Amino acid sequence: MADHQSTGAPVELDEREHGYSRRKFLGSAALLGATGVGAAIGLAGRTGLVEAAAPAGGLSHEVKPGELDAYYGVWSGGHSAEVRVIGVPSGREIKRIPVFNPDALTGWGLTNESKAILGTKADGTLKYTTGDTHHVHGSYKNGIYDGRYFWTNDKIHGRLARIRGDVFECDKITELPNIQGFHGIFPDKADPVDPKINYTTRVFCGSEFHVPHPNDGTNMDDRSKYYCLFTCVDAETMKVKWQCRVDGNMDLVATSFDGKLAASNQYNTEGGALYVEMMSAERDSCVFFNIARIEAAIAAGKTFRLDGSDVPIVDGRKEVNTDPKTALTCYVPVPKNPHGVNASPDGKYFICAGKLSPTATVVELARVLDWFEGKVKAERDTVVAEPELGLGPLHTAFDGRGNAYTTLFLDSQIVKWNIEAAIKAFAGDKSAKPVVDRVDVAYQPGHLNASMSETKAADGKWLAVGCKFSKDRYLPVGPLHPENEVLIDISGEKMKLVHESPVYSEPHDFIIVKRDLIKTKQVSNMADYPNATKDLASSKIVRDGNKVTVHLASAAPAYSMSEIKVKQGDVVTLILTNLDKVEDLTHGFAIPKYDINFIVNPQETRSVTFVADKPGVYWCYCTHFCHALHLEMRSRLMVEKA
Ligand code: RUQ
Ligand code: CUA
Ligand code: CA
Repeated sequence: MADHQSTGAPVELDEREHGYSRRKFLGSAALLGATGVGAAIGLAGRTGLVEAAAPAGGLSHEVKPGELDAYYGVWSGGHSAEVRVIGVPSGREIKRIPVFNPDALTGWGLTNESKAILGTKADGTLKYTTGDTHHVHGSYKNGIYDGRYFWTNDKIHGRLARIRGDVFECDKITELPNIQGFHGIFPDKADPVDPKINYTTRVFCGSEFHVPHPNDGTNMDDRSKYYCLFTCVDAETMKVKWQCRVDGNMDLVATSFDGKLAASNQYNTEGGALYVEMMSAERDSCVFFNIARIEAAIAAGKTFRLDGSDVPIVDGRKEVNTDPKTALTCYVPVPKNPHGVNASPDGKYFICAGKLSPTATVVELARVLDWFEGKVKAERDTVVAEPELGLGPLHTAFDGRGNAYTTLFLDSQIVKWNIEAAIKAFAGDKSAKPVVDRVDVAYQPGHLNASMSETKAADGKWLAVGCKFSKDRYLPVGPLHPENEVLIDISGEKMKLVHESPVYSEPHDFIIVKRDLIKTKQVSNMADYPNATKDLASSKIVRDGNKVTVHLASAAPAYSMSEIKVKQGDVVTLILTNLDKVEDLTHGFAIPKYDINFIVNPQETRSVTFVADKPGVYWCYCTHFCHALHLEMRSRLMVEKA
């Protein structure tokens, strides 16, 4: 084991980069009676990556103090509107990434930079303050995660957010036009036409709720004019590229490894507004999108547009796609109110869970492509298996050894089943038994995912299960219960439930990514911030009429100005650069009564704008524990009476 207590190396780094000795400084701080603070200052105590050793005969979920998890778990936060990073297998929560939720710790939704990402109204306030993240997926290269980006959806307002994999911060948010109930999301894994593009360039988004087109209050009663649109967003620019109108609605989304197909399960092909209507048909469908054909139709201008948006739309409804050889879409019948569609890591199948049917439907992608060539007659002939699994099947994960794991919501179980055995049984082989194993979980599992599951490198080690109810599993804390995340060792023939942990409501979905695929930047680059206050000497206050710009810097344990003098009524933009280069040396900046609080990580610049409407002295102080003299790190905002 490496020595995790050593801070020797980071101190040297600090001396090298700063040209002064923090070790000496700490010495005097200790003399001032601040002993013990040194550890809390956390002078970048980064040591070697130590992974928990696996004992013989199964996997250990124990990650001892000082050891690091083998996987990054990237979890959605539901209507907390955030995304979380959870270590797997330990279950330790490492970070909360504010996405659609204004956040008091980081100042997300308060700094000018984050407001520009979130979007504001004409008066400068946030356009939305709520969100609902359900699904998180990462960018791919060669069929596995490449660590560049993660995406998550906002079901409430129909927004797609991107998180940078190098800093685990949200950098772009796009609102999708003409849709409601944006639910399923999946990045593509390759280009359908150009084999050189073997990485993610598009993100596909399904919409769950039918809305009138246009949705302007003129046509609310005629439900035959309500539609759902499948949306394609450019992974780099985050601009909406195109949309495709479908029959029925969409729920989850999956993409093929060759980039040719995307699909979405549809539970409301009835177009119902009431649940009894939505469950009236025995079969709904899984709609497949022929990406190359859709993009060719867009390029050929076979499109229309809806009021208030320039996004080109193609018509993917059945009535205009009757010839498979030119069809943009293929609707495969699937029983009944299916939920979830997942791509097997061998690239061959999509699996749609039945929800109201005890089955999962296995669709063979080669046959779907053949259907588009007119070589397979009926859409239903693309189905190669439909095993009975249990009650309430929702989502499926994979171990890379030919087995699938499906959550049974009503049975509170995980069922492990073999895909090839299910295909044999469907073909009439009575000796084929698809179900391999079952394990009870507490309670009502929704999503599950296995380590590297929907990638070519599915490693069949860990299966995490998000249980929607925890009931009696934890100390009672009043009416709101946490959710229960369950960890299962799937390395052997039998599943082994090894661990449970409570999580703050209400994660839906997650991915589990091998840690060596993620390369983070622990200290930012000042050059990325054009408005940076480059050094202490550039710190200044610039006035232009009643517009005042404060160029401020921080270097532990002080801000570059101890007094910031402005006049009542001034519109103040305060730009703060953290000059400290030491990893983990984050400063905060709070202004009492002005409702301002944000952080600046090492070498970052953040700004806020406010009207100095309250005269008096306001002690601006550092909110983020940074130094032995953290409490002393203050400055006075002095607002002169008008
Ligand atoms: S859904 S419990 Cu929002 Cu992902 Cu299936
Ligand atoms: Cu700077 Cu606390
Ligand atoms: Ca239905």
